[in-house]
Amino acid sequence: MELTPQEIQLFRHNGFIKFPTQLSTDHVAALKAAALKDMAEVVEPVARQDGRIIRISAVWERGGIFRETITCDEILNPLESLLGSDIEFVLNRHNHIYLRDAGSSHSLALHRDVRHWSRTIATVLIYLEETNLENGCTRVVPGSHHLPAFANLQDDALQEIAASQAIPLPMPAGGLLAIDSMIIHSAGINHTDGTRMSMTLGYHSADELTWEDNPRRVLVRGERPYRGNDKPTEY
Ligand SMILES: O=C(O)CCC(=O)C(=O)O
Repeated sequence: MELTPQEIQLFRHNGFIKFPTQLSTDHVAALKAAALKDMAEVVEPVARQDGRIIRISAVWERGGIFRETITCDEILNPLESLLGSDIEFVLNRHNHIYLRDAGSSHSLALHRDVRHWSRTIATVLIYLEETNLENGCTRVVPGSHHLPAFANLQDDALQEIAASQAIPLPMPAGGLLAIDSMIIHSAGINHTDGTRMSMTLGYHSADELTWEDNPRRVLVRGERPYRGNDKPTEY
């Protein structure tokens, strides 16, 4: 399903859009089971906090249901409305699944995923469990991807402004949220006894000026047409 011109405009204006598509209940169950299995069997690379595994990384490299999810139509069809028909998946940003509980402190501070608007990525957050105000749904500062003043989020005054303007985005299990990774955002604190599992994936439009294949990008839709003006042309 494609996005409407209004949805595309909202993404450009606000820096985020809830995709009209969702992963099916069966898809979510299979993905969650595969992630929990890799955590139980400690399939590296994993990240720990206080001895507990809170993240599995390099999910593309794990293949199977992880790779099927990264390339599924529910994500790539609406993404094509934002990025065009030639889409690369980024291996070295995100590419992971988080299991957050009450003790988790990762990504709680408001941040940007990338440093500059000229190199931003479209990040898709996939919720494998319902997220709400209690278990720490994602928070965003709408429109903040346009603000150069927020480049240095270490500054206390800027953190305070961002925190006072952040809004929570509750999402259902299987829900898909796309953000411009320049938007200021964070995970919320999980105040429950349960977990809150989500997968984070980064995508780019294929770079028309890059000649060589970048080993840290995988083409997941379309092609990589080179359009540099040093290309031999016939008039
Ligand atoms: O899971 C979330 O709600 C946000 C994740 C996040 O901020 C990140 O991965 O950069």
